[in-house]
Amino acid sequence: MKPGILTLLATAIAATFAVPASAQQVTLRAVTAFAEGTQFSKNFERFIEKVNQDGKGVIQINYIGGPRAVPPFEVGNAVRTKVADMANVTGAFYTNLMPEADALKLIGKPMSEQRKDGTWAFINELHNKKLNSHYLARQFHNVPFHIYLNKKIDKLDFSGLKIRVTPVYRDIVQALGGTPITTPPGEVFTALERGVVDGYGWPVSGIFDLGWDKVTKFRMEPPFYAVDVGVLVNLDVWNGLNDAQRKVLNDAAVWLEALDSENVAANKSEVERQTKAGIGPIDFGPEESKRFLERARDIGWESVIKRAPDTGPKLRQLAGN
Ligand code: 173
Repeated sequence: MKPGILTLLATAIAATFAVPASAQQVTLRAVTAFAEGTQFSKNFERFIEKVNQDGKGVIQINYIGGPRAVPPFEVGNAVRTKVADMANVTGAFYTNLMPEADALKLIGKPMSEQRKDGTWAFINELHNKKLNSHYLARQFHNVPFHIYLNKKIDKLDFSGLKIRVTPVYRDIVQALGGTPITTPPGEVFTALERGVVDGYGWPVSGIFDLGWDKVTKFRMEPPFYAVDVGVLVNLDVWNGLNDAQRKVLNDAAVWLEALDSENVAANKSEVERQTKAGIGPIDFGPEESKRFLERARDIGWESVIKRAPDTGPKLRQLAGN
């Protein structure tokens, strides 16, 4: 066990005794799977600020932090087992516990729709059952992924290339003949610097946060899939909250999801910033791009349905693609 987890456990035990059952105000301990202050933690941190402002005397969040506290691929399990009460984490990091989490990247509808048409409800049910958690919010539905490369390719073929992946990109990288190597975000820089990998999967935004622009040459077009970063609450913790406490969290969740409107401009400015940093596009044109997108989508669903044959088809139907 890493020291970070020990510290967190100690905090967890202390918190359990510090908050009597009758307390009016409850304090939740929150972790994030992404480095603190970076692209995919930022809005969660704004969410925490809002809850701590609006929830005075009702509910507060104690932000434990990022990967130094819990390794990214263990964050799902940490919220399942109540080592953390709340987590900011992408589905790709807990597909071992919930294979359906891999489908979230294939569901790019705005959350306002997903909450009305039953999509959120079904995804929440899966999180209840498989991850002992409540699916409080989903962020970044309108932020796509790319494959970034350090070797120029002239056709859609990754033969001979080692590409850093998570479950988001594993199947498509393999289908294109590449060798997938799974690492958490914290190991991407070193893997690139040492030439252990020739490229990596990552969203359109965030590559500057950890200095990857210094070790990146190309961004492959087109953008594909949809980022999902969820806010999960341990289900026992959620069920133990009163109506007022849940209202603070629900209101802040809707507010958090609405921040996604900022991504349209942010995605564009990230591409411009990459161009300025000398990171150029590799683009095979509209027809190849269309074929790639269809292939990525079909391979994605095939993989979900193979690993979750009972629930995968319903997810695809809800996704409508
Ligand atoms: O590449 C990754 O680590 C990954 O899967 C991911 C998912 C959502 C946001 C950022 C990265």
